[in-house]
Amino acid sequence: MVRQEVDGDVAVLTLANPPVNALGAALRASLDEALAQVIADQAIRAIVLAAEGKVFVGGADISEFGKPQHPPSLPDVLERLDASPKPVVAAIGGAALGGGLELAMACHGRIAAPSAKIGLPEIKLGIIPGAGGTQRLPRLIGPDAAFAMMVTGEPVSAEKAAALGIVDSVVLGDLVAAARTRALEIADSGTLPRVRDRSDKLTPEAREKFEALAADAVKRDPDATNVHALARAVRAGLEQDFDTAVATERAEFRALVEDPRSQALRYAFFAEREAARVPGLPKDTPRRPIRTAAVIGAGTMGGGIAMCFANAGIPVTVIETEGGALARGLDRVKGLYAGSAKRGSITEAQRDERVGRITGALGLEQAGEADIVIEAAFEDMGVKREIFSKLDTIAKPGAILASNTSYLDVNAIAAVTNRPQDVLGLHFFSPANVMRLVEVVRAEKTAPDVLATALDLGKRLNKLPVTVGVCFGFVGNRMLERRSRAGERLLLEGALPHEIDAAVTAFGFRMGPFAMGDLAGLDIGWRSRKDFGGRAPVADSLAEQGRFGQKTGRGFYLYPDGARTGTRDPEVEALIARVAAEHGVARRSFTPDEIVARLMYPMVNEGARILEEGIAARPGDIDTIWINGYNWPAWRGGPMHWADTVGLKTVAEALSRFASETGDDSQEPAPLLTRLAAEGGRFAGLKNA
Ligand code: 3H9
Repeated sequence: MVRQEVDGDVAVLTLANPPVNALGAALRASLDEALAQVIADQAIRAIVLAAEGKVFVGGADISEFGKPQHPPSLPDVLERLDASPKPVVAAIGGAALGGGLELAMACHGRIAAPSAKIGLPEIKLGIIPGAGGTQRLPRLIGPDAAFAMMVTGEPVSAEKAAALGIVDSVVLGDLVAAARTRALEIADSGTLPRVRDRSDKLTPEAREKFEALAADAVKRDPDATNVHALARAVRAGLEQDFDTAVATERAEFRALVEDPRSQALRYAFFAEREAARVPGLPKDTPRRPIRTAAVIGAGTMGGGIAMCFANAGIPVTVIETEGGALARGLDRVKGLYAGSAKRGSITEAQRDERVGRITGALGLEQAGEADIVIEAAFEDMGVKREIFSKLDTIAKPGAILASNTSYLDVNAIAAVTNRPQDVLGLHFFSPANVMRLVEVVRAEKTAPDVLATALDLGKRLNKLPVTVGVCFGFVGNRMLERRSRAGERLLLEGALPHEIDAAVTAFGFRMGPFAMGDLAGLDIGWRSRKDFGGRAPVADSLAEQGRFGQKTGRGFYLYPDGARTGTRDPEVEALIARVAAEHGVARRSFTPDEIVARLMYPMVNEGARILEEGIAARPGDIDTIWINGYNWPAWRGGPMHWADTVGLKTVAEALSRFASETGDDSQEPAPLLTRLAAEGGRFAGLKNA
């Protein structure tokens, strides 16, 4: 696990625990032992700590959290490292995250390669750094800058880390040689610079700034237990001696590991990574080369998808039928890039490069050379079938033909071609250049190499691809439809739009369903219900009155003078009461908990059906989709994980009750849910082969 090499009077210890050198029990023991040996070796004056692979150290081994710990603990190893009488210099060649940075900070010097990424992302896992990070980082860069880094969890570049003072220098070329030189310099100087001994950055001004940042962070997310704990741990470092403060940090860390929020976030971390593995699709499935792409349609979706390719360095042709639409689409894309350059999120050179990778063209024939063609045209089966039957004659042999449909039957689209094996769905989410999720829709005849190529491509585009099967609305929209239906029903039964939205935002979503509907435009759902069937009596009545939401100043709420936040409208509330009376629905009041159950349990039930039908391979895939495509609060772990925490018996019993109260049989628990509830089981761990 730890390789030892001796170069003159310097020992080089190389961590080798692929894929990310996570500091699991075996690696900790091996490092501890190797350190003890080289410290005891009279011939060694200095030590370099390096790592194999692209990542220096990705942190503590997250999969060990919440399980019995095997010694030595990471804090103990780091204390012995810190106390070494011989200098240890970290050679940080890639990401040093969490425990990885804590390890580097316990060393006596740090040298980084330009590609290194440095950070303490623990906050994103619902915890805080637990191996001295909350104590050493403030001593290195000040409590204010350290808190700011730890509370977002975002890593910084090597260059920024050097500017802040986290690493001593950034070197091009032989990193280990540079670390060796630095280690010998320190040995020659006769004093070991230990971060724990520093106090020069703990100035009164920095303390004051830290307190202001902490107050702000706690105010922004008062329920985030770990943000409170982070503030307390950093404050302890300002008020207590180093060892006492480290013990305070450790106690906070241990408590947070047991916190359901952290359990959910860790579950989501692994679910996201597991989603990359498709059962029955071997790792070594061949891939088709993707060097060029074509996108059919220059609308918001088409333009956003084209940007994903351009951002990833893949030249892309955007195809329209008419010059005006093409020009408008390309202008919109240019405008978005100009905005990013102005905000500083990309450089002007990057803006020009990316714009330069997008070419506009008229006529489907222009898709003939592309390795992948993504259709992002109107959501209409007739339109899609026409495009695909033409593409069948135009696209080069072996090209992947993808539809960006959000609902439609990809098997039926594939069936109009003579190459259904090359066809699949790639359901991007809006705005496509921003949202990470892509539902990769595997049709009945999609070839394994086409699926494997699409999944790889998703990663190249910096997306999170999750494989799903064909059904109306796939995983995400199919479950969303259940929530929308339940929301309409709740309105009729007496809950008001603002009450439902408040319950949903209190649950953790950024927006409630009605505010969201008003933002997206009520005409969208109205039209799609007209096309695909389904009734939403309240939303349909509003749309029929031309109340399309924010864009018309009126929807479920009022938006006077272009306001972005809606206010209650007595007319809407009267309309709801009228519609309820027409439908003979008795009205009553609902508590926030009842509202959440009424909205979310039917989604969970649909998730169970999705699993039964094999549309999703595992509950974690559904959760990954909802967290990344629909803003489900990650700290609740996604609908299926959340249902496990509620208890499936409770969920199933409530659904049966809803079915009898509303007369809607589709609310009856799905067979899978009924079975698990009866067995005292959970969704966790279920898998479709
Ligand atoms: C911590 O450090 C606590 C301490 O403060 C205190 C302790 C006392 N553990 O993401 P990838 C696996 S908390 C276990 O696809 P990439 C991952 O599951 C930790 N496993 O690679 C996957 O496995 P599989 C703070 C881990 O190249 C494989 O490695 N650190 C860990 O796209 C490849 O992962 C973090 O939060 C881990 N720490 O990205 C950083 N990390 O192949 C978490 C990865 O079986 N990690 N795995 O599916 C990351 O952000 C990314 O993995 C990283 C590499 C950027 C490192």
